[in-house]
Amino acid sequence: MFVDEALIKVIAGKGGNGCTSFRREKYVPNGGPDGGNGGKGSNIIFKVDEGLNTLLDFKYKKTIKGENGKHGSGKKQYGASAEDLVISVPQGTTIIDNDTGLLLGDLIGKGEQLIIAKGGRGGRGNAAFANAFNTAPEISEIGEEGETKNIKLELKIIADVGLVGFPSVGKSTLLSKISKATPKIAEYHFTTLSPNLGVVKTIDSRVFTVADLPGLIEGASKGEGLGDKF
Ligand SMILES: Nc1nc2c(ncn2[C@@H]2O[C@H](COP(=O)(O)OP(=O)(O)OP(=O)(O)O)[C@@H](O)[C@H]2O)c(=O)[nH]1
Ligand SMILES: [Mg+2]
Repeated sequence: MFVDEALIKVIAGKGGNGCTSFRREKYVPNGGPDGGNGGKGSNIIFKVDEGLNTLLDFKYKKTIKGENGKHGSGKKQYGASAEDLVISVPQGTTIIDNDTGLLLGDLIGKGEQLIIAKGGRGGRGNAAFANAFNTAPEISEIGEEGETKNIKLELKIIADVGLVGFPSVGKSTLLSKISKATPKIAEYHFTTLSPNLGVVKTIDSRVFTVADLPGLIEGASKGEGLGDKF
């Protein structure tokens, strides 16, 4: 079993600010408070997409940031909440909080989804603070920050076939010919330092995965060469 890994930072959207405002109308000298609430920032949601089978997309996308909620405004107008950001991951992806080491979730089921970073709440506008004792509050809240997390995605992959052999016998070359994988190939020993995976399609459209492994030498179980822990 091999583990594909990716480290990314997720930043949920900030809530919009609440508004301080008072009604202004002709012939009404002291209008009441009418500042609306800010909208909610977007949640960052991870969702299983059965069409994916690697974490390759995340090797390039290092930061994922949600949209902020809109600010509230006068006339009791609420700011719009931002739409949630849904990120597709392969079935079987494990999500770990990389700062605490805690498991945030295992996305196993088809279409399963999980909120990984919560968007900030919108701040309340001054209309929300009015009561019998204070009919003209001049306070409103600013929006809450969205959650920020450094996470590690892990995907366990089981290969159907493993290529085992002495160094430089052509294991990586074979994988590069039968699949679309592009492992490093060179004349010197121990070119391959960690397993490479390739997906092979047969003429009759069957599919299997092949793992190209580092070279093994005598004593590998005792740590000779690159050992055999991979
Ligand atoms: N003559 C010949 N050379 C080959 C053949 N297959 C691979 N080679 C060459 O042998 C060298 C080693 O090939 P690799 O595919 O890197 O071998 P490997 O088994 O993956 O080696 P390590 O990763 O170091 O264990 C390269 O220079 C290849 O071009 C072959 O069938 N015939
Ligand atoms: Mg190799």
